Amino acid sequence: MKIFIKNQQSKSYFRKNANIALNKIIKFKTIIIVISIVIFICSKGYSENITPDQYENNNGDNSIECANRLHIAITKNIPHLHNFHTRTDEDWFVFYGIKNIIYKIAVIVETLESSCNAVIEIYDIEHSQLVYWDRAIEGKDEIFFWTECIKDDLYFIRLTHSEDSPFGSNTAYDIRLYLDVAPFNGDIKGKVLDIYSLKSITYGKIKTNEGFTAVSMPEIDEDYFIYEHRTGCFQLFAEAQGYISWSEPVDVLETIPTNKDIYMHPDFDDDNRISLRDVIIALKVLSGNAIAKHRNINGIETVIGIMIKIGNQ
Ligand SMILES: [Ca+2]
Ligand SMILES: [Ca+2]
Ligand SMILES: [Ca+2]
Ligand SMILES: [Ca+2]
Repeated sequence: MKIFIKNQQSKSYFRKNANIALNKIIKFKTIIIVISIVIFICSKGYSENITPDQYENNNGDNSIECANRLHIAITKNIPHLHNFHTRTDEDWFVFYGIKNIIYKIAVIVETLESSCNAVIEIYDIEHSQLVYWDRAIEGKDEIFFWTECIKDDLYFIRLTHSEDSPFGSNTAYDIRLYLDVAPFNGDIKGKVLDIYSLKSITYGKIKTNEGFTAVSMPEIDEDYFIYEHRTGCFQLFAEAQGYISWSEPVDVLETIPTNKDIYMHPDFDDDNRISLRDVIIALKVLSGNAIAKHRNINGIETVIGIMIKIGNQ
């Protein structure tokens, strides 16, 4: 009997010690987990309350395909305010680059204590990367002079945040794109429209013979805006996929922006002229016997308009 009681006592003692040891292990593990989370949060700069910048609405600006919110003005004087609200945030922009012109891309941090650490990339129309630039450290402006624009075309800027720096709060920045020359006083602006449907044309490439450019995007007031141009008489050019190239002279004034609307003729076979082939293609598409290559066959009015144009040639 004595032996039995002793065994029971030693078992109970063992259980008690085991429970104490188990509780200590659990507490130790909990402390380790909490410390790990704190270290993770501190190292990653996690922030709960960061508000995404205004360009993140709807489908956002996180890919090269987000066509409607990418346009960036080529001027030092119009700020584009953004931030990196998540680690995976990407902010994309498009501009019309001209061969041999030097462009300055400046990502300017908003505060002295900024955590912003931008990485600048440039892509061509085929989505090939041309530039990767990450020289400035956290909290400093990232500035890149692009001296290697080798042809007149659309180019895309991708901005991301360096993995080495905290994202989220305090990553506000202002991107500016401008020519590396002293600005002039003239501005040119206007609509870029399909001559038949009067719909605005997206991604039209607008330039002057001085090498100043804009990309057309349907906006509230204007489709395109060329800033800080020399004053005087110049030639204005427009190109857009599915349209005949357009050109007219324009007088650029110093006092007020010059308004110049651009009306473009559809070109369905991409030969940059209007012919019966365009009529045939349009009729085939409208009758359901062909798939439109471009989205600018808006109805029989387009076909009639093209035929009248051919008749007047
Ligand atoms: Ca953003
Ligand atoms: Ca974004
Ligand atoms: Ca950087
Ligand atoms: Ca044609």
